[in-house]
Amino acid sequence: MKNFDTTLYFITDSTGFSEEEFLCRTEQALKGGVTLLQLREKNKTTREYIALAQKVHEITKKYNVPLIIDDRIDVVMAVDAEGVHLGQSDMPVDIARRILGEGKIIGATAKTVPQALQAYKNGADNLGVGAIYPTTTKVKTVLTSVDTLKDIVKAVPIPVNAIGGLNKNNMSVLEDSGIAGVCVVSAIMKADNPQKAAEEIKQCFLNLK
Ligand code: TZP
Ligand code: MG
Repeated sequence: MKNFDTTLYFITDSTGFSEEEFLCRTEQALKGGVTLLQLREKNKTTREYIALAQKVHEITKKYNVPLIIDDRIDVVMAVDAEGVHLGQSDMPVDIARRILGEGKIIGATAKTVPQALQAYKNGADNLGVGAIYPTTTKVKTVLTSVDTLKDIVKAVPIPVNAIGGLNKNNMSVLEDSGIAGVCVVSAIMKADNPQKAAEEIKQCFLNLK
């Protein structure tokens, strides 16, 4: 199994921020203890996505945090990011693995036990499961129950992160779920103080374990 830490998995969202503000918030989040960072862009051209990924990668490297790119293995290869995250409508995990090789982290979204088993069998290194709560972040998703989350954790030997509407005040439902970490977007991205938000969310999660 690859050596990476999914305790506090932060997914960025640049919507509504200047690039300077976005990069500053991203760095603050890393200072606050983010352990894995995913760049998630839905409205950028390929060239814009690569340019931003290069800048974000320079920052994540300073903190020794792997950079994961949402959806786009071409962007992973272009900037030599550490991995990719693939949803159920994205490139199948086994094909991405064939293209990227064993060295890259491949994460996958799973909302059911069969999806989780399939992703694991196809070579996924980690799973994101949710949405646990309704989310204000732009995403096509449906809710996943905590019971299903627990069943997925039991079904696969790879790290599972809960995602969707999570913040420092509503994580107690995840107690005893066996997840490796939490995954958040807005609770850090839109916080008044992203560094403090990251510190608090991480501490809340660690207190649950
Ligand atoms: N997948 C399921 S929910 C979600 C994604 C990408 C968004 C989570 O965002 P937030 O702001 O942490 O609810
Ligand atoms: Mg996707």
